[in-house]
Amino acid sequence: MTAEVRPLCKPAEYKSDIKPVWCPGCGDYHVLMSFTRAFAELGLPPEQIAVISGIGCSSRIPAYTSCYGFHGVHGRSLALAAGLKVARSDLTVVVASGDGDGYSIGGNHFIHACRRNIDMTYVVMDNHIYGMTKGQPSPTTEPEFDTALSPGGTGLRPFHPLVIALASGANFVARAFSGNPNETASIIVEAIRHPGFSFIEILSPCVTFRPDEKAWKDLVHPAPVEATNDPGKASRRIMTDDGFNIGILYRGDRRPYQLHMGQASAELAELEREFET
Ligand SMILES: Cc1ncc(C[n+]2csc(CCOP(=O)(O)OP(=O)(O)O)c2C)c(N)n1
Ligand code: SF4
Ligand SMILES: [Mg+2]
Repeated sequence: MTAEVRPLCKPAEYKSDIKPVWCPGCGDYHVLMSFTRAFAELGLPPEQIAVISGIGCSSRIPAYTSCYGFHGVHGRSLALAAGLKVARSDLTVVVASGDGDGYSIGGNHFIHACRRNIDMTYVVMDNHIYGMTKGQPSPTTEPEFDTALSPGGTGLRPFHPLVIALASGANFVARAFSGNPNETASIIVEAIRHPGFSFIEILSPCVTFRPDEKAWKDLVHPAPVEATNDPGKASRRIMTDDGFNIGILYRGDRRPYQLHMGQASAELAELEREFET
């Protein structure tokens, strides 16, 4: 008897019936398109993928896919995803976040997820603002960005997510632009295929609270160099680039985290007896 071969899914089959409520023109629409194109290219059935998120406009994305999904607590998507991946290593785990969710409240999880190097892909839709809560500055907001909520700007040095990811041990680092959905889909495909923790920063404009970001489409350009496997070299390049270099910037060769499933060295009852004595 021959095994039944399931036809591959088309990108549209990775979309749910829920209509996105993002503002017209929000960059996140294109990110959703890139997700579905990437999943189709990988030939993975939707039930083999889990899309995990926190809270924010960007974090709504799991509901718009037909994959397994979990719209978790603000800033805690990586902890949730790490537990899922360790328990269900057969699933492809993709984590979706925003610059507020992932770098403010979730900043500590970000560092340790890179360090642990569990095999999953982390996508941050970075719009340099808290979109969902109406425009507060995030860790990537420019210091001089002047609004009623931050008069005169915060004056604070922005966080540098790609360099922090490299310093913390991420195994794949890339920057993408939502307005180039095919290119972004290819980067997501490569990130998912790469073993270990892959991090993609997607510049995704918030047209409502950062209309100035509409100019990003004219500022982005392909990274002028090939990806390196040297984290020091990648960091130096990223520290000195203009923030609009698009492409895969680092491919590491660290061994992904493995759950040690060996025999327990002590029985629980034995430990309990030790505590009692
Ligand atoms: C524990 C907790 N603190 C604060 C909030 C309020 N909150 C919801 S979304 C958000 C920021 C979202 O910004 P970002 O992650 O950049 O997503 P965007 O909306 O820009 O895509 C905040 C502070 C919350 N929901 N839960
Ligand atoms: S507020 Fe900004 S990030 Fe949120 S849906 Fe609207 S454009 Fe997108
Ligand atoms: Mg944001």
